[in-house]
Amino acid sequence: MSNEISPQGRRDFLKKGTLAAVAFSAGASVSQGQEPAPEATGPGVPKKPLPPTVEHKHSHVEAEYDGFSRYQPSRGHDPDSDYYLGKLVPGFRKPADGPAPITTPDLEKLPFKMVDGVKEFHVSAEEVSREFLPGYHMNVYGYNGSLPGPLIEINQGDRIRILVTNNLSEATNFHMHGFEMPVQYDGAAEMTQNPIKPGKTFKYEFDVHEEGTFFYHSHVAMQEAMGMVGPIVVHPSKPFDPPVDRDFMLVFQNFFILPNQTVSDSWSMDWNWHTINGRSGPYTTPCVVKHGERVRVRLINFSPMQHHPIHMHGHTFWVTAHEGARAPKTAWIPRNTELVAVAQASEFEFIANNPGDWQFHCHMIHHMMNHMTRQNGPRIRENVSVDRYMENLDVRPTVTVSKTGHGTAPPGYPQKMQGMEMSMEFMKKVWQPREMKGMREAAPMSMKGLMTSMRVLPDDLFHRVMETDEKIEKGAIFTEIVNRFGNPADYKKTPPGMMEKMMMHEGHS
Ligand SMILES: [Cu+2]
Repeated sequence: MSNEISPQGRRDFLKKGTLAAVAFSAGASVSQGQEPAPEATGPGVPKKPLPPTVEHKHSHVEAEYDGFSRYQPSRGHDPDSDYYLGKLVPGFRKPADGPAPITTPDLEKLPFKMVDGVKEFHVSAEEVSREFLPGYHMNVYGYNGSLPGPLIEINQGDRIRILVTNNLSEATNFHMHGFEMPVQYDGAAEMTQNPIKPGKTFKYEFDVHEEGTFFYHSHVAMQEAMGMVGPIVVHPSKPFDPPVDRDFMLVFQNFFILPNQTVSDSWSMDWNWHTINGRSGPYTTPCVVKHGERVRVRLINFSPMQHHPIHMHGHTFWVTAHEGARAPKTAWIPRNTELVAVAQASEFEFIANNPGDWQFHCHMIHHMMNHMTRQNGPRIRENVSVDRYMENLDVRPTVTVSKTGHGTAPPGYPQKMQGMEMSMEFMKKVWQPREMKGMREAAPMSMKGLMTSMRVLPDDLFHRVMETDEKIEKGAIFTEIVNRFGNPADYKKTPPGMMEKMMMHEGHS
């Protein structure tokens, strides 16, 4: 820290933060103890008092570092400071507790057994039925009944043994992407080994000297396009500094599955179904964190051929690693959107200092939707025969062409992507995860394809959502956050009955 306040003096100041902030906003000079508070000037100064529910009760870390507050949107004073944008602001987790376990929304972790001092994993390459959206069961390839395959979580320095059994009806290969291993375990098809025939098992065993975000996948191209991948995290033997409180792993994938089909065209150059950890928005389970925590997110792009600019709302994050290795701190860069190319991984970290339900998504517009446009409008494109279209009009879905006034869109344009076939059962399943509790009733309407959310909740709201079985009304948590941190005068809840209306009209709003 670059100022002269002792840690104790700072803590005292911060404990009285609410009072101090009120005094400041009233124009009074803020002074706790003998030293003037340098925080009283500069961009990091709280603009409004924190609500009483924000209580800093962690004595081993600060609430504010050189103008950067872990509880309010702020930048800090100096871009060259260690604390600018929260760069090295630690989480609440004590370093002695080791790395935070990985959270993989909608994915399992692969269990292991210790056998003669080796971590032994059993992997099954197999056909998988994965429910991308409620009611949309797709036939894909994956591992251990899952797409993507389950997370393998290990430590730097481990010796691992992975027994891969091929339960597909065709030969496969198994490659662990990014590992510096003895070459006969590389799984690079015939270049390094014979394919694993159906029903056969192959053993991979080596010492892991690396750390970071990796993945395993089939090295048969068409099988990769069918989804065969799974994430691997290797925790560093010396925990990364600063410690994070949460560590999320998200795998992004694309498929081409036509309406009324369940099998992806692995030869396609076009992609119309998009999944995060095997689910499409709004069926993607939100990431939920506590206000003030330091959070890491690991992104893996295992799409066949499309890159994903991943954007998180409401926060600025530091990109701290790519696949390959953690970057030195001098190479970290602040971003709002991180482009993750095919077969790349990225990690970013941020201090969750802005409470709310924040969209977190790929920004490619075709990846922010699935195939679910209704056949609305003429949809005549280049090189399409108009005569043939006219002949077939009576067997096509009918279009209402009346334009009745202000706000009425011409039929078919724009295609608002609100034609998701929603039903009561669909919505019930979307709302099933506890992570969804208390979000705005209409929130699922805005989450499609490669979209999920990052929920930043004050301790008491986090407790209600994640640790109790309290029945929480839709919108209640969000409204509470607006009341505490936002401007309730400019906020309106989802209009009553709106969702029912959407369901009845299936998107013809
Ligand atoms: Cu994308």
